[in-house]
Amino acid sequence: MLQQVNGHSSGSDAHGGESLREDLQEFLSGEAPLHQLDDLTKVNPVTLETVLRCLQARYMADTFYTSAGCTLVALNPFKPIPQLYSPDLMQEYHAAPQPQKLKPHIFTVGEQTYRNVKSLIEPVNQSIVVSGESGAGKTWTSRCLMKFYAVVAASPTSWENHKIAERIEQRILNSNPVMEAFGNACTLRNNNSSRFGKFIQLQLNRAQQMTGAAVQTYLLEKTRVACQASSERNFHIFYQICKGASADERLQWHLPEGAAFSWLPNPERTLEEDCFEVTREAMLHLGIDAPTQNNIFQVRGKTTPLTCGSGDGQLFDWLVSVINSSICADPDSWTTFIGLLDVYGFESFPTNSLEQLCINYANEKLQQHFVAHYLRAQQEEYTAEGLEWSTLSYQDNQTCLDLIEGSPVSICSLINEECRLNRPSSAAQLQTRIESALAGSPCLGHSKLSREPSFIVVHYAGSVRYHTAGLVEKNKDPIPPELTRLLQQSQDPLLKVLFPADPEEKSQEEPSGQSRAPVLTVVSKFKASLEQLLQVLHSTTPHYIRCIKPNSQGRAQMFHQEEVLSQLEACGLVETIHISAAGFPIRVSHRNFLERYKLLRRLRPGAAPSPHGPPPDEGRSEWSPHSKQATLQALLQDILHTLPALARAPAEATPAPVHCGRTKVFMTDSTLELLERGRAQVLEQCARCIQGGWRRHW
Ligand code: AD9
Ligand code: MG
Repeated sequence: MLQQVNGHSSGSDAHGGESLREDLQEFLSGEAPLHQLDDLTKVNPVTLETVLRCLQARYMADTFYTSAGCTLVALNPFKPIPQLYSPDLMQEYHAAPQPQKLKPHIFTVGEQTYRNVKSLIEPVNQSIVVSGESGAGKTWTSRCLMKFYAVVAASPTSWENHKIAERIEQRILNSNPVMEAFGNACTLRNNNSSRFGKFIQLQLNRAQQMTGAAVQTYLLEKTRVACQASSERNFHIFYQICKGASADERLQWHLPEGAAFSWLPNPERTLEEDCFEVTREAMLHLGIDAPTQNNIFQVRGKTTPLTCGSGDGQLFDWLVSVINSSICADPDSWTTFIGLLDVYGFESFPTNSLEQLCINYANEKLQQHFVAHYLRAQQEEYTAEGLEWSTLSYQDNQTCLDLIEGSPVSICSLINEECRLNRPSSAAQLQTRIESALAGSPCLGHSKLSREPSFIVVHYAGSVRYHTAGLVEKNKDPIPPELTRLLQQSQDPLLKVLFPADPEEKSQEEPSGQSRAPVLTVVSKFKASLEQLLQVLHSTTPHYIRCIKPNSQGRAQMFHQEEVLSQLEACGLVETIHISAAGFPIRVSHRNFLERYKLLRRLRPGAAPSPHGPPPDEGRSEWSPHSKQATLQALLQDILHTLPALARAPAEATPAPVHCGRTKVFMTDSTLELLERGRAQVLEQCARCIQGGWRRHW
């Protein structure tokens, strides 16, 4: 039975702080130089230091993808590499008998996922969760995967019965520029930053051809329409319209030539995303005809009440529904799906508000899902190696999730309650309510040092201070009733769709103005959509791609260790490294283990010639696997007896931290340290003997 380990392995620091000796590194990793290690789990031992060094070596060698067990780590190259995403390479991965034997790539994940879904015995829906911080390459990766499926899962015929005879794959790809025009913006961290989360289900028929797709979006950052941080911009579409509209269109859309708009900051910054024609073309392919487009741009272009964030949200949601009706397959024309999740990464800014709370809440949920999946993968490896499994305890983020969303009281419930009661409440009062009601939670930090009312949540990726000012108002997401009424009276066909008259509205109003219907707050809507997403993810086999930004300047061939380290922390890879350390992070082949440590039997107290005969000679090929295993076990027992002496601890106090699997020996960091100490002792003794011999000789 494996021992139960609590928290992080005590020996994990043994190799974390200082560089591993080269011979030990070589022994643990085989002969391969660091940059040739395709899988971070082969970096031995798996510590932050070795993982960082491996990623850096690979990045500098222009190798951008590395496996990490069930995860693929994708480093942003920050330079175009067309050959890395060519259709030929897609076909190569698609045609490979074992794509996982090729170099790690997003196409390996893509193909593996596609094969899983194809399984004739038990087709299972698949999902690929792409995460990482802003600018790390999530959207780029998701787009490349969509292109991959458009090639390998292409449908043989076009949809002739549809109003536009456009291949469905092309139409699905066209949803990207449209959604990016309306939902992406230039920020300090990324010129093309997605200001919404996206889950797209690629729908496949029995022949594994893509017959359609469905898009779900999350939490568009609507406030950007009205205000942007300095040096940032509004959504791309506004700049596209201003730069790309014809003179007639400008007149029609009330955009005088040369006019400057305070809500369109930094118009002089021209980006490749500012291409109006691409957006229009893509909309046309999606079935959004010219008059409808005109209608949209008119609503967008006129400086009208739609400049308020809520109207923008309404338009975005409507566009997504139009896109869905254009690309979604009939329910009976698809059987399985591959889901792609391009979700915002963990965020911590100098000032954090409701948006960051929701985003970080989503990341906690996804991290919990990821860790559960990772543990399953670890368990599978132990089982395959014939090791019995016992509970591995690790840093579970359930406590943090309880604080955010738990019942009966949580941060979400308290913020929602303020909205429901609709009472005047200051930011300081909200802070006090949260801190007193949730004082018992270990994940609620102390906010004493802040001048502004706030509370601190200790997330798995770090502590974040959330400011309470404006939180309740944002959570209500109100459109002033006067504005709604005005928009409902509009004769504009698009506004009529976006703001339909609500006949029931009046009857729900109390004389006091308080609504009887439950308040649908931002938090409650987000929580519901997150739960739905998690349900979908749970019903699939998940795959993970962690995008990493090697530097914040967006420069090729530049690797900033500290920045990468904080991202490894934020995307949960550090957590998995710790989980790995809590189990048996050192895995060494039988052969290597024997070669390095057979000399340790000399250290056994009262060591006599072993009853099991001489140390096994790996060169003796006549050994059966069974006798090899038995000899190895015997040798291990011998070596295990030396460990207490090495640790200067009584024999019974030392657990059995070495396990012999079918092909590998498993051990903890601290065991490795002990074995190395013992080996050094024996070598020193040998050296003394040799020296003694020499002295006698002279
Ligand atoms: V945000 O959270 O939406 O702000 P993303 O989506 O993680 O962010 P994005 O995919 O937009 O980042 O990538 C940022 C930029 O990095 C892209 O515009 C490209 O210029 C660059 N990039 C990302 N991945 C690659 C790549 N594989 N090859 C070349 C890349 N350039
Ligand atoms: Mg993005």
